[in-house]
Amino acid sequence: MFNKAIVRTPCQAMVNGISTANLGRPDYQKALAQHLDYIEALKECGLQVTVLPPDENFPDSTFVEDVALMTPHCAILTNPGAPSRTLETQSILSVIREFYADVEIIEAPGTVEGGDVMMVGEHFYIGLSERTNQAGADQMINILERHGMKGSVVDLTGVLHLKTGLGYLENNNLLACGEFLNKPEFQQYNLLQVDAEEAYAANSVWVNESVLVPEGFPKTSALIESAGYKVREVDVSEFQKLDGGLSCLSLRF
Ligand code: CIR
Repeated sequence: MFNKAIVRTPCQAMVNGISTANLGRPDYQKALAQHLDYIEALKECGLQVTVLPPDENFPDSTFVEDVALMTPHCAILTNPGAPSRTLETQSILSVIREFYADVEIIEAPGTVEGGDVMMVGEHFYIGLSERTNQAGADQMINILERHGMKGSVVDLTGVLHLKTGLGYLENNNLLACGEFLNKPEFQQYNLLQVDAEEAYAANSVWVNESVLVPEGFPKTSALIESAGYKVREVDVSEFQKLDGGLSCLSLRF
């Protein structure tokens, strides 16, 4: 179960965030409203939510998931591989220290973004992407092992982050799409296959027996409901325009 979440209100500069989506520029006012509803959804799932102020220095800073990994035993400050995001970690460090006595740090030349890390109990899958490199993954696995956990790497081909195409829903259920459906390491899970047309919804988020699902992906909502979960839809269209999914908008722990 999770008790807490950290989010950061999007800044006006988000309209200049990194994007490959080709869906147009986000509408800032709409993004603010969607972000408020996202916070509401986390609260409905029983989480106490810490809302950080917008940081105009970093257009992508609302995607807080990428700058830290919160585990049951320690927090790990990452080192984002996108040059415009590397220094985002500075302002989150003091926040994380309020919640964790043990804070570890990924150091250059290692890079890791939290969107590449998927927690399954005490095991962490780490995607090797354009943002997360082998040196960063090795550091992370070392840190996890020192704290009694484990990690392994996953090669990625066509996605931004590991969790762009995967969402672990606990109880051995794994939402998966595209390149992940046939990967040997995931065959041990009950794979819930996300339709290619709804690939964006593979990044749905389990929070205490409910699952937050992006609005507008009815097949995936139905799939998750049929697996026994309560679905809470959240409209995140403005964040999708920046390649950001539901999970990227919070740290949950
Ligand atoms: C970026 O490219 O870094 C942002 N525009 C989107 C980050 C999305 N984060 C995530 O999937 N964990």
